[in-house]
Amino acid sequence: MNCPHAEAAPAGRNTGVITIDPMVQDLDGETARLRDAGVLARIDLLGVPAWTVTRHAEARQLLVDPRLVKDIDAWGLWRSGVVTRAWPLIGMIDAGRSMFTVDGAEHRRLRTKTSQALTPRRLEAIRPEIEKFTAELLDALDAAQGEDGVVDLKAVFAQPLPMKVVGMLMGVDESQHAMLTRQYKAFFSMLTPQDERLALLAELDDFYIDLVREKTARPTDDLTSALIQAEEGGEPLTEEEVVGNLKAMVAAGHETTIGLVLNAVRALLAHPDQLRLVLDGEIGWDAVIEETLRWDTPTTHLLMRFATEDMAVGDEVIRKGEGVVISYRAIGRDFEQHGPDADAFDITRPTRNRHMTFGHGPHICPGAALSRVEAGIALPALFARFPGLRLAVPDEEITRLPVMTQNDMAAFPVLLG
Ligand code: STR
Repeated sequence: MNCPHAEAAPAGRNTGVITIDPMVQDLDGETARLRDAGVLARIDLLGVPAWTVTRHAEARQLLVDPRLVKDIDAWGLWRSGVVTRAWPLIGMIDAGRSMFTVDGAEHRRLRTKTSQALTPRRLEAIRPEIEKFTAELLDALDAAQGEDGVVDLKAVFAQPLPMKVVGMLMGVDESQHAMLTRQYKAFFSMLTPQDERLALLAELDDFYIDLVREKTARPTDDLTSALIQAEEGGEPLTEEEVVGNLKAMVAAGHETTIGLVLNAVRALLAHPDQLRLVLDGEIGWDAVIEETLRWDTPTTHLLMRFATEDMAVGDEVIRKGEGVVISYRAIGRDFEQHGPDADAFDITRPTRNRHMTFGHGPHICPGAALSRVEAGIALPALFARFPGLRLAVPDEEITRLPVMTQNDMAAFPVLLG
């Protein structure tokens, strides 16, 4: 899309604009440039300017600052018509009314049922099912090995597991999982032409509306039915709100956990000494999970919040109406938070739990506990079944998908050993 604003980066102390590469060819380099640009960096997202927060301490403050809101109508470039539905990232922001896009008291109303359904205690009840899915997928891995013994851990294991879990939670039939995986892959890929992306979002909306109507007529034991029946102090959720929450759960619930599981496997295979510590029981899987969340975040950039008034942050001023991204990958590599070796993967690091990868404040990820349970089952089961697991190609040959906001590998070919 041609955006006139691309040339109009306003002069300020920090004049350098970092262009976020839609092809994600050098994610580590880009992450370091963002972190080193200061507390706030100016970025260019396919011709659209925004600020991004790249440091832990300031992100923590901004994420509880009520002057930053999610409502797209607070965005100057949207109101003026400079940004339209033709911008490839619009689906990350203009995603319908849900707990992801609303703030304040209304946000609590939209979110309570979901967060209550996902507490560690409630999740204990579905642990056996997650273990069963994991065991089935480990068998599937065994069966999927090619003549050369190579199998794609992403396609056969890391991708279907979270989809099965979120599908079970939300009441989405198995027969739809392959369709959803395909649609979200196209949604997130910057190679998908924008008219196709808008068409698939419309198809997904139709799918979710049908599902909500079906669950309204015949409620079952799942979170979608619970959202439909929620009272929320005399103000039940509207159909649009249930649909919005459902699609946010499905999109977030499967996409991010794929990254968590694969990034952990990749990091361990690249650091065999640390893998040994875990397999010998010297250090727990929770340490692996937390350090992976910090070091190789599933979400690279979270779009977007908007300033409802001028806000001074460090040496800069975010003007009313400007957009603010949270760059979680850069935040995980913050030297002040994690020390001078923040770029190193180290499961024994004392600050490994002090990351902010699930966000902070009212919008903190409601699925955080669920993703930890999933990874906490999947990772030990995978290495117990295949202790000789190794990459089938050199690590440098693992490529990332052209996805700007998520940290997504194209494939993860392994030998089961
Ligand atoms: C994808 C498109 C859609 O229909 C609904 C949503 C809302 C939730 C979003 C999701 C989006 C994209 C991925 C997000 C998720 C919330 C958490 C997840 C941003 C826009 C993360 O990557 C953290």
